[in-house]
Amino acid sequence: MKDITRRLFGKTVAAAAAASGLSFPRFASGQSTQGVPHPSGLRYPDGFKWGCATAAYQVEGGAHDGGRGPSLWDVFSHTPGKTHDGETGDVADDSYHLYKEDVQLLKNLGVQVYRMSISWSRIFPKGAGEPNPAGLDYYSRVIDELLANNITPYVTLFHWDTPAALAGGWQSRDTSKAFADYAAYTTRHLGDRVKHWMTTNEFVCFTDLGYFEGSFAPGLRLAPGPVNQLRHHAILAHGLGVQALRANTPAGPPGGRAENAVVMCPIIETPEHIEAARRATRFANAPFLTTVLEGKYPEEYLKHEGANAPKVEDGDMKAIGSPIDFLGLNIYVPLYARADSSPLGFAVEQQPESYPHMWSPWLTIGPECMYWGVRNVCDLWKPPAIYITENGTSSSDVLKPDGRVEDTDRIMYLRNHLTHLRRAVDEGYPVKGYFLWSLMDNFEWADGYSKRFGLHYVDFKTLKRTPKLSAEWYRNVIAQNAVL
Ligand code: GBH
Repeated sequence: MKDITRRLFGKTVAAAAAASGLSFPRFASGQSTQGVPHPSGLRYPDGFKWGCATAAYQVEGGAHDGGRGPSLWDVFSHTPGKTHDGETGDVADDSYHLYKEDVQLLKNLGVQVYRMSISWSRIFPKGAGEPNPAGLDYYSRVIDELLANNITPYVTLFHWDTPAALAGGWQSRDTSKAFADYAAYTTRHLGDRVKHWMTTNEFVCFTDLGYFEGSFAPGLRLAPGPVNQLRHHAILAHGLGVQALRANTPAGPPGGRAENAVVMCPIIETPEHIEAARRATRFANAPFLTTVLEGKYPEEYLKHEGANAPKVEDGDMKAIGSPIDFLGLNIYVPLYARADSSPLGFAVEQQPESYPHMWSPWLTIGPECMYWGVRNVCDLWKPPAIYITENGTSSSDVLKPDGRVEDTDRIMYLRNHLTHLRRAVDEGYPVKGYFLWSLMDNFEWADGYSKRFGLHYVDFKTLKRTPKLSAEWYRNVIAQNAVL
C-alpha cells in the first residue's frame, strides 16, 4: 500500500494530473476486487484456449548442438550488415538448454496451450537424406515436459529456418518435396503426442521478404517471375505437408497453418465498405492464403502476373488446396479499405504520417484488425476453426532496479486487441484460441535483439527471465477468462 501511495502521488503523476486539470479521486478503502468474478461483459467462452507462441530460431540457440545443421538464417545473420548490430540466433534465449525453465514460465502464466516450432535442420541437418536422432530426441523431451505440465503443444513445422544445405532454397521445387518428407518423418515420430500441427509460418516472410525485398534470409532480390515461382513452391510445400501429416499420424490430427493474412478493415462500417474490405482481403492474399483455401490461383492474379505467373504441374493445385482442420491467423496490424468505382471495387487508404505505431515502426495500431481479420476470412472461406496463432507487440521495456518492467503500452495493445477479438467470438465466428507473441524476448529476425516482444524480459547476457507487468496481466486474463 505504501508503495502504491508513493507511486500514485509521485511527482510525475501529480504533475500530469495538474496539467490536465484533474483532481485526485478519493480511495474507496477496504474494497478489493480480487477473487470476484469479472462483472463486465468481456468474458470469453468456457473452453477458449489461451497460449503463448515462440519459434525455434528465435529462442533456441544451441546452433551447433545435437548435430543441428545450419539454416539460411544462420548464414544470413552471420553475413555482415544483415541484422541489427550483426546479431545472430547462435544463443538467443538458449531454450535448447533452458526449456524446462521456459515450461515453468508457461505454467506460471496458466496457459493451456503453447505454440512452438521445430527446427528442420535439427531433424534433417542437410534438409533431406539422413535424419538426426538427437534432434528428434530434443523435441520429444520438450513435448514430454509440456505434457507433464498439462500444456498442449501446437507445433509449427517451419518458421523460416530453411536448411542451408538445400540447394537454391525455395527457388527449387525439390525443397517442397524435402519439406513433405521432413513433415512426414516428424509427424510420424511425434504425432503420438502432438495433436495440432501447422505446416509453415507466414508465406510472405520466407518468400517475398527473403527473395524479393532481401530484408530476410537469404537476402536476395529476384525478379517477379522467379519470385512467383518460389511462392508457388512455398504453397506447394504447405499442401504436401498437410497430405504428409494426414498420412503419417495415427489419429489424423488436426492440421493447419499459421498465416499473416493481410487484414483489411472497412474504413467506415457500412455495407459498401465492408464488401470492399472483403474483396480487398481476397485480392491482397491472392498468391498465398486465397489460393490455398480456394485450391486455385484467382483469375485476376494470373492475369495480372501474365508471363510472370507461376508454372504449375499436374497435381499441384490439388495438394495446395488440401483441406485443413484449422486456420491460424497471425494478426498484428490493420489496413483500411474503401469502396470505389475501380474495376476491383476497392481502394486501400494511405495511412498518414501521424498514424500511431508501437515500438516497431511497422506495428501500427488498429485493434479492430482482430475482428475484421477473422470475419473477412470466415465470410470468404468458412474455415472450420480459427486460432489467433500470433498477436503481440514490441515495447521499449526497461528493467528497473526494483526488478519491474512497466510495459503499460503492451497491456494497452493487448487489451484492445482482445476486446475486438471478442466481438468476433460473440458473433459466432469459430475462434478457438489465442497465442500471444511472445512468451519471452527473443531474436527478432533482422531487428536482432533490439525489439522485445516478450511477456518475460530476457537479459541476453545472463539469460535471466523476468516477468513483465504484462505477464501478470495475462495471468489474470487467463485465470478469469476475460479481458481485464
Ligand atoms: C511475426 O511476423 C513472426 O511470425 C514472428 O516470428 C515475429 O517475431 C513477430 O511477427 C514479430 O515481428 O521491418 O518494415 O521490414 C509478423 C509479420 C513481417 C512483421 C515482417 C514485420 C518486417 C517489417 N512481420 N515485417 S519491416
